[in-house]
Amino acid sequence: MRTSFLSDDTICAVATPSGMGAIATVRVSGPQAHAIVCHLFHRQGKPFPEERIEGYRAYFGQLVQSSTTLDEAVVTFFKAPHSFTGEDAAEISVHGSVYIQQRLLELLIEQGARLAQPGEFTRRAFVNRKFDLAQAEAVADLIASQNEAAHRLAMNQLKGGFSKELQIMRSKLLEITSLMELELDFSEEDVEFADRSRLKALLTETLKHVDSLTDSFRLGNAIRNGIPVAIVGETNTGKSTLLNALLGEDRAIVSDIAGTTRDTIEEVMNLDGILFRFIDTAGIRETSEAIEKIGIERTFRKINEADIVLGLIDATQAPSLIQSAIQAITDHVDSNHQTLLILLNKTDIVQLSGGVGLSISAKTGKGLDQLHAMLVEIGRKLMDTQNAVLVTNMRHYEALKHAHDSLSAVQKGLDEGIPTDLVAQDLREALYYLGSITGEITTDEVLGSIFSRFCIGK
Ligand SMILES: Nc1nc2c(ncn2[C@@H]2O[C@H](COP(=O)(O)OP(=O)(O)OP(=O)(O)O)[C@@H](O)[C@H]2O)c(=O)[nH]1
Ligand SMILES: [Mg+2]
Repeated sequence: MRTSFLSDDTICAVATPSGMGAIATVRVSGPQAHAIVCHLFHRQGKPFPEERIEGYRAYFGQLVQSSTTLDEAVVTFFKAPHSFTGEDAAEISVHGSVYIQQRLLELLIEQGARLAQPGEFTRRAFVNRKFDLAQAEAVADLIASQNEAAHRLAMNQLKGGFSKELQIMRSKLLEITSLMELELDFSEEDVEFADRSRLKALLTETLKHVDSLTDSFRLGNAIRNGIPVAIVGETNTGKSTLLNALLGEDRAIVSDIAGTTRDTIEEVMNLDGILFRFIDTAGIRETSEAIEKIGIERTFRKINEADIVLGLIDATQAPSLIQSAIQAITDHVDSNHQTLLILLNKTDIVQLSGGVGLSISAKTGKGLDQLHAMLVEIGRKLMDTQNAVLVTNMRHYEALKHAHDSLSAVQKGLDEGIPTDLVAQDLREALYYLGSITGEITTDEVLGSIFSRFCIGK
């Protein structure tokens, strides 16, 4: 369980990006934060008296040590528990010289503060119950967000949208637990339990809820890391040429030797505000060559992971070969979850009639504007998730998967008439996994690995 406690030391760090800037902000948090800052912060030629501090007020003054003025500064004080961390805190804005930032940290450390570890401010906020773990992770996502959809997702999670969903599930599970306990109480007296149907219905409902969140991971991931677009086809159809043309740079090796691309190559690219992750793959053909075989297996995996598949066909071959190549790609695409675009390449050499796909030339750029427009349109539709709660975090995804397995075991147990006290163990596990997402249940190790990924000063 999460225990709330106040740290006994005071931490400091530069909260703005490293290097020179117009302004830099140094954060200080902990029991000595006000005393330490007041010692250095002078107004009207004297140190600012700590007892005069009013929260949420910005004060202008000078940072002075041994009668040397380091800089002018604006200081904002926050009083516990009304601060980001929940502790006494201060934010000092100075001119953004690298020297001033460094020297100010040294002075704060001389006065008794210590340098914060990555994510330590946010970790303190979590420990002081300012927000739950999923929300703390959303802070990191918000800082990392580079497009509108990713920003909206992080904001939603920060406001607690996802946490609320989890709470709903948790309370359902608790109801299931109490129904089961009721059954246990009566089992000695050999009374037939009345409300098994309610129990089963609740279980089905919760499982569905868990699954819809797990399913949303695919989209959540696309928003964060770019919509995966796999470029696939037989060898020498021009996949790498197309990747280079889309990126506008010579990223992949192009040659007329079949089997040039052995491994997958991924590059992220922003098209009209939507992030795409283009994946060039090894061309599909029968081969006895070991490394190429591995590459081709990987191609099939990448097809599965992709939201959009660009099936590249060499238009210079005989019509019957074109047909069978299209069929081979179509067979590997799941039209329920994926969009397939057939691209007939090399139409700078041959003229094709008949509309089986989009005629392009990766070499001359013909048809690529149209492809660009189609990708953006598909991307927009995929991203259209205005208020949906999506899972974007691998840790959450895995916890939900575990919760699913435990709940399935409960369901199976009930169906097979396994004694309730045995099933109850699986139910406790499901509760544990859901609780681990928001940090109701957590270990120091888990917290350490989460917060160490933050930057210093956050
Ligand atoms: N005329 C013409 N040639 C092209 C076009 N696109 C690619 N090529 C040529 O086709 C050959 C194969 O191109 P790549 O891009 O290496 O093909 P690939 O599909 O990546 O091939 P593998 O990696 O071996 O599977 C090269 O010689 C390219 O210059 C095109 O639109 N028109
Ligand atoms: Mg290639």
